[in-house]
This record gives sequence, C-alpha cells and structure tokens, in this order.
Amino acid sequence: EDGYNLWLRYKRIDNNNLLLTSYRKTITAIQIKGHSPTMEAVRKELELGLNGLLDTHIPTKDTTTNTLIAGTREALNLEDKPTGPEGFLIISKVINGKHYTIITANTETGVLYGAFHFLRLIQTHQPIENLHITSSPRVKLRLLNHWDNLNRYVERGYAGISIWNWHTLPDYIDDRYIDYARANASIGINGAVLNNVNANATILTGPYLQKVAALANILRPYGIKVYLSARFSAPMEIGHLKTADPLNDTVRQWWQAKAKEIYQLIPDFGGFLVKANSEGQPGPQNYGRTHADGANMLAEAVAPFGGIIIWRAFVYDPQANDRFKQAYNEFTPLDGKFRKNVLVQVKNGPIDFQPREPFSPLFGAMPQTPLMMEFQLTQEYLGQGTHLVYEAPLFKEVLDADTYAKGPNSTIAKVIDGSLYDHTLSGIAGVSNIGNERNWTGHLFGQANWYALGRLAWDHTLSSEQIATEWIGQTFSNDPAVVTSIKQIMLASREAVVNYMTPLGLHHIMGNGHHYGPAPWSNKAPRPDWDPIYYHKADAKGIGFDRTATGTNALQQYQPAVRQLYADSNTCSDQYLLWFHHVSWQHKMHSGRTLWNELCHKYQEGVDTVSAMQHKWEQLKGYIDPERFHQVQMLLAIQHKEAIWWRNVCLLYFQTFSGMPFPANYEQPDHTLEYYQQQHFPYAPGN
Ligand code: BDP
Repeated sequence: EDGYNLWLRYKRIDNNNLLLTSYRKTITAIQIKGHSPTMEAVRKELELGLNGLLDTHIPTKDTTTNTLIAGTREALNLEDKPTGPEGFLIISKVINGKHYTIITANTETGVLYGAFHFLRLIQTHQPIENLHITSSPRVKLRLLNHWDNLNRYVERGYAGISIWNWHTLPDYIDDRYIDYARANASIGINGAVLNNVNANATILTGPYLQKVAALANILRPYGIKVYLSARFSAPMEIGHLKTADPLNDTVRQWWQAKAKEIYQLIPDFGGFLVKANSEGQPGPQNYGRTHADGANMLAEAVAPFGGIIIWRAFVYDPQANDRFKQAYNEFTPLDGKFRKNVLVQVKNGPIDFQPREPFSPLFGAMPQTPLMMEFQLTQEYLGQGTHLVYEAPLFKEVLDADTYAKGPNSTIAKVIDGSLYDHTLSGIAGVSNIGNERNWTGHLFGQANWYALGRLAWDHTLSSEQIATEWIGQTFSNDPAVVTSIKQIMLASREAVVNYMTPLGLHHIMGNGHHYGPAPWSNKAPRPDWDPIYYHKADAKGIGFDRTATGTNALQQYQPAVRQLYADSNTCSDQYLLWFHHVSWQHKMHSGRTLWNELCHKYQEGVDTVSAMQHKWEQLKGYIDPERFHQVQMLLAIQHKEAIWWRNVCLLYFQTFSGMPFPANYEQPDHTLEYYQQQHFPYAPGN
C-alpha cells in the first residue's frame, strides 16, 4: 500500500460479509454496449473494480438476470432520460422478471462517469439494490491546472517532478498517464492544462504539439480535454515576429494559423489559459492594449474550432497602495468586452491562496463575463508537502460566501456555475498538486484535495464532510471508527493551519521566494508587495491592514451588505479582522481577551489542534496498513514541529511591537527571535 492506487483501490469488501454476499447476488454479470475506447474504459474499470471489490470473477456476457448493463441511452434503447452531455442515470429495473442494474447516459463519457459512481457506491458500502440515481455536473469546465515546466520542474510542486515526461513523449506512453486519466474521470475532471501559467512558448512548436497530441489521445477516452498555457509573446519567440501586439494583423494571423495547426492534431483541443501582465509575464498592456484586447485576439483564433480562452485575473502592481484592489480595478471596466468564448479565471481570494482570505471582490462584480474559480490544490501557502490540510472546508467557505450581487443568496457558487447571471460557460480549476511521486501528491492526504476539487466542481452542494467520508471509505476503510477519526482529523486541519500560520486575518507573512515557513520581518523583496511587512503593518500601536475608508478602502469593492460585515472592527468577525483593520494591541476581542492575548491564544490553539490530530492518528495504528500509517505519522510530526515554529516566530516577532508578555498558561518559545531569523532554507522547494 504505497498510495499509488489513490481512491481506486478496489479491495475486497472488508468486515461486512452480509454486504459482500448481497453485492455478489445483485451483480452476477456485466454487459457493456459498445466497443469504442470510452466503452472499453468502462468495461475495464467495471471489471477491475467489481472483481476486486467482490473478490470474484464476474463474467462479461449477455443478458441473464442480475446483470449490470452499461451503455448510452441510444445503445440501450431506453426511455429513461439522463440529463445533459455528461450526466448519468443508474437505475435498477425488472424486465421480463429479470433484474438489471443499468448505467446509462446521453454520451459515452456520461456512462463512464456513471460507472465510476456505481463503483463508488460499492466502495463506500452503499446499497445497490433499488437504485434510481440521476446526476449531472453543475459546472461545465472542471479543470486541473498543472504548473509543470517542460524540464519537468513543477512550480510550487511538492510531489516530485512533472508526471509529463516531455522528453520521451510522444513515443513512450507511461501507464501513469492512463491512471491519471482514470482518477480524474472518477471525480468528473474533464480538462487538464498541461503546462505552467508562467509559460514557455516552446510548447506551441511543432514537435511539442506532437507530444501534447499524444497525451490528448490518452486522455480523450476518459472525457478529458487538454488545454495549454500560452505565452503571450509566443509570436515573437517562436514566430519571429517583431511584436505580439494583439491588434496587429500579422500577430492575429499568426495565432489563427497556430490554432489551426493545433486543431489539426487535436480536434477537441480545449483552448488556452493565459497569465498576462502579471509577475513579469508579457501581455497586451505591453502594447497599451487591454486584457480584453489580448483575450479576444486569442478567442477569435480558437473560436472556429470551438475552443475557449481562460484569461487569468491574477494581476497586481507594486506601485499601487493595496494589492487587494488591483484585479477589480483592472477587470471590472472590461466587463462586457470579452468575446463569448472567454472566461476570466479568478483566484478565490484577492491576494494569493492564503490559508484564509475573504473572497475576491470580482465575484459578482462582472455580470456579463463568466468567471471561473481558481483554487490551489498544491499547498504553496498551506504547509507545502508536509502538512495535512484538507482543503474542502476552504473551498466550501468560498463557494458558500454571499456576494449579495443580486440581493441575498447570490453565492459565489451561483456566480461560478453560471446560474446567477445565466451564463452557459462555467468553470472551476484547481492548481494541481500532482507529481511523479509514487503516491502522486507527496502527502497522502493531498489526494483528498484533488478528490474534493473534482467532487465539488461536479456538485458544489456536497459538504466537506460528505466528501471526506467518501474519500476515506475508498482510500482507507469504511470501518465507522476509522472513518470518524480520520474525518475529525481532516475537518479540523484547515482551521488548524489558519491558526498556527495566520490567525485573525493575518496574511502573506511567509518566507520570501520559496514561501516556506514564517518570516514576518521580511522587508527586502524585489517589490514591496512581496514583503510580509506590507501586509501585517505591525507597529507600536497595533497590527493589521486598514482597508476601510480610513485606509485603502478596498472594502468599497464589495456590495454594501458585505462591506457592512467587515467595516467595523468591533463587529467584524475575528477571522477577517486583520484583513480589514489596523487594531490596537489592547483591542477587546469577542472572547473578552485583548488582541495580543487572542493572538497568543490562536497560535497555541493551532499547535494544540495538530497535537490532537497526531493523537487521533496514533489511535489508528493497526487499523491502517503500516506503510501508509507510518508515512502520515512522520509527516504529522513534521507538521507539529513546524506549527510550533510558526507560533514561536510570529509571536516573538510581533511581541517586539506589542511589548506585551506571553500569557503564562501557554507554552513559551524555546528560542530567541534572532535564532529564528538566522535560519535559512537555501534548498526549500521553490528557491
Ligand atoms: C503565486 C506563486 C507563483 C505563481 C503565481 C501565479 O507563488 O509561483 O506563478 O502565484 O498564480 O502564488 O501565477
């Protein structure tokens, strides 16, 4: 058990012979209608899954009773109607006295999704006798964004090097590519952006497009389209033009020809993802043009082939007084100016994937533009490869937040799924945490974040707890005691990381460059908006970033009802306090403690939660295979050590401003601030 099989382990139903017997009775044969690559994938998965789970050989044969039948509605000649191009229907039926379980859909991809869902029911010990399940995705584009470079270095990757071996492609097809496709299809992911948003134009050259086409051929049967990050200056770098100005005719023609070349190789190519005029990447603003000019030029090139442009709104300017406001300021004036096949992809928060951020004010502020959500699965700011942090609660917090854009209940989920403003295009992306490590994500529990992204993109009404229960059942065990304990660990973990890193609304106080560990004193980055001191603004009076009317007034970017939640430091919830206010050290918190004491309390609470997580894990010894048990055990020990490090560093540093003592009932730092400031991490990933 090294974690390679993810949540698709298909081990014999354990500890429940009654259930096993009943499953074996309900499914005695499998019948697959069709021989296309997708239907072959359905057949292989059902055989693999059922033979494993039921620990028997289930024959593939023609209609007998208790047969599982999978096929499109057309192939089965059914009256029952599944919904949409990707939805499925699983139904138990008696025909001429014989019992059938039928998995059907309008398309073969839908059948594949249904097959995975059916297997999930068995993997999580659900009844399969009287089924009538219809399901279809709420969001259209459900994507992984790989930040993978062509040399296989993964930007912000903590799980080895890239799974894409560009050197041996297109001729060598690693089995892992197929398992990647299976895993994604099992959770409904239907697109993969293969390369880093800090893009290298070489990916768009002929030889690399052959490699991309080889991957597209592997992923296609699993309903997954490939997309590429496009470097805006590619016409100059690989096309040898003098400009990349989006309004220049030669440039436009270059992109049109490039799109044509790609679609000849990959007829179902998804489209381009673009990071432009952000962190040094080239873009239309280099030519005095707008993001819309840039996006539309590319949109025009891929439109004849049904392609899509995903244009990122991750922009900020070192000259501005508040990075928070930049994306809103640049993008809201462009609402209504993008072509129909453009989505604007917005990170969940206004800064950068911090443990907790208020939602980006762009959500709800661009009614005429489909906005796509960007979450980060790779834990750049959440303990990287060693911390157990289950992110579903973070995703849900954002999706459930109310923008009030069209009155109450204008949730971000509704902005994203297109229902609030009636958009047909909709999308959610997760910055991938996958690498070539045996268990894919480095930390076993990173798998849960990949899983949760897919499940929430399919159905954002699922709860974090439901998703955790499913994942644990498939990944570890359905033993209620095991499920309960692991769930407690997972559900506590997000708040823990907030508390031991950035409680009460602190943000962006990590080490510069590699982003590993705390460095709240840092003030020497190449630009001020990369420095922690820009964000916490600690001084003798207090701490926090005043974003109210007396400060940068970023709050103004929200609807009045949201503004009201945060505007007053006495009523603003503790979670967001220092996001919006510079508050005195003596400020009375909701708990009755002073701000300083509350800060000490929260940092300690974060550390204590990790201790509790460790303790719970220890109790699972013997219930989980030794290999995976030990891996997680070792990582939890690192997490505990690092939680203490965060607490000590941050409190010692902020104490230099507050001048107040640590309350005696908490653990006291074991080193001086100077000791911590002398630590360097020259080989931390990302350096
Ligand atoms: C930041 C990462 C950087 C990415 C950037 C982005 O530190 O490596 O390139 O996001 O999203 O958080 O483009």
